[in-house]
Amino acid sequence: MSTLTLPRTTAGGTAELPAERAPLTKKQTAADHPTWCPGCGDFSVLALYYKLIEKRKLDHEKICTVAGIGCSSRFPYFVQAHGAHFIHGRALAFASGVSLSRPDLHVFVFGGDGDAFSIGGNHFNHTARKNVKLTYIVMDNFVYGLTKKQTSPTSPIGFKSKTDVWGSQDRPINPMKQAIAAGATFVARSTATNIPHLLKMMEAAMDHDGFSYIECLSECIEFYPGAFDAANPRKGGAFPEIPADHDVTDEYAAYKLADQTWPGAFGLFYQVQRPTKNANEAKIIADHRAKVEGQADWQILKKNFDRMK
Ligand SMILES: Cc1ncc(C[n+]2csc(CCOP(=O)(O)OP(=O)(O)O)c2C)c(N)n1
Ligand code: SF4
Ligand SMILES: [Mg+2]
Repeated sequence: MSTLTLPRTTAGGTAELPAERAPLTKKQTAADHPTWCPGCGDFSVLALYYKLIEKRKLDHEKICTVAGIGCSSRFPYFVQAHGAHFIHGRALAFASGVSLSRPDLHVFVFGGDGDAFSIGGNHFNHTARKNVKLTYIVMDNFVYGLTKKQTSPTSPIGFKSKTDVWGSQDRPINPMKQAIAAGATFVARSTATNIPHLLKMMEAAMDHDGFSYIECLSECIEFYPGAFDAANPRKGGAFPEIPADHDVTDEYAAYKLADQTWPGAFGLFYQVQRPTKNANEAKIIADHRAKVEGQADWQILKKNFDRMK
């Protein structure tokens, strides 16, 4: 996140009072140059984030990009907008606060499998069940990339790493099952190599009123090359999309899809509407405000403090 380039070019209006703001171009959205290894899957996801911002005419000041720590978590540096590169595994906690206090923003959270399911595993479950309105995209590369090849919660059995030199012995988690079971209201799966598909999922996730989760396979070319060839038709693999007649509101059908053998299915597994934490909290605040009509915020706060004495 370097200097913010505001205001954007005007479309037909005067410089002082633009009639309409033109969509941000990639040039206006991009900040620092990514320092990822050439060929890293995360480049595609970032390019699609820029594309999404342009296509959906999102304004600089109306988005917030949050991440934890990891190669994939470097996103906030690359976007000219509000954002925070937060503590490892704590991105969702920070993002929840932003989402609840600034309902006018689109909050996007990016991270890796270690950040999401290892140190951040608890936050993943609880943000999902609370149905906080935000979009969470996990770039799952089945390894800790930034710290140079340790076993992650999604590394397959037998994966040799610095922490499992003889090969991982532990059963990996299934992020799709975990998201569904935890109570996420939008659960989709894609890959960084299928550009139109991933963009479609990102748009649908952004439009969802609630916690939207995308599991995005994104290859770590340095420490786990070829991990997702089986899901890439250009590498001899297959990209099996979810059948059109799949009922996205059927939790058990979604769970069954998540249980398919590798490389599994791709698309929208599950989507339901449930009250968001944002809506529930807004109601509590509105109800309370109605009872103390005419009082300033500081007076309400003081009254609460006085009661605690
Ligand atoms: C509290 C804390 N523990 C450990 C670390 C070291 N650390 C940084 S990133 C990372 C894992 C990164 O893996 P992942 O989230 O999968 O991201 P990737 O680099 O693969 O994109 C670890 C263990 C840290 N920065 N902070
Ligand atoms: S180490 Fe892996 S995840 Fe990190 S930038 Fe390089 S290829 Fe990408
Ligand atoms: Mg990783």
